[in-house]
Amino acid sequence: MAHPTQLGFQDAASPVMEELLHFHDHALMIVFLISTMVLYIIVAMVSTKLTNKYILDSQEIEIVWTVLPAVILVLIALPSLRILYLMDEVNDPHLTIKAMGHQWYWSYEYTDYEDLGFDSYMIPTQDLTPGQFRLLETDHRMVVPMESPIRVLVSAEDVLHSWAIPSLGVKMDAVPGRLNQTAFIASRPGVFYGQCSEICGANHSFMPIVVEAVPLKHFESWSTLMLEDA
Ligand SMILES: [Cu+2]
Repeated sequence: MAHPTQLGFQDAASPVMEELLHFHDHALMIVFLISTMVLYIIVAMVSTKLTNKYILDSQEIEIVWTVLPAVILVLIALPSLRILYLMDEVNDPHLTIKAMGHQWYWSYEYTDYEDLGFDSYMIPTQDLTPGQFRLLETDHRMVVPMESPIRVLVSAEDVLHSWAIPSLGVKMDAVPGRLNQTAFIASRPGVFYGQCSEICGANHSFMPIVVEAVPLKHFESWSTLMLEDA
């Protein structure tokens, strides 16, 4: 959960998000170095008379300022590709959940169970209880076991939506007529909030996503409870 005036990312709750945070910091350090150097050069050029009538060209420095940026780009591209392929992999998921986007709510189906599915609507502001987050809380949370690989199949019933949880490092487009796949591991118990991330209509801002990661035992009792209710 982000706190007010927070500037950075939310804390990582999955291994993939940790990788993304590391990569972000890595790229940002390179940006800092380049910006500092450019700023220094600008200041040097406007404040001094850096002219030398004997220097007409210099092959050496031109090789340096051509090759060095290329090396820097490779140093960003390689770790980026590594995470890209890491995120693409779905390794032997223990549980599969189908998330369907609707105008304007999400519905979840636990396809490993005979009849476990529900709709997840935002709780209107006037119905919130103290401690609940406005525009983020839902009436039914997507409950998952922690420390287990979860596969989410994402699609939409009507228009484009996007299923996203920042702290888990997941964002997947929900496209009508198409089944997208993503995976995550919640590395700690907790409640993780997200929002639909595709402008999908009038109530786009009011279809939040809540994932509750619990120990496996609690997940089992939750699923039995849900099956009994149905
Ligand atoms: Cu939407």
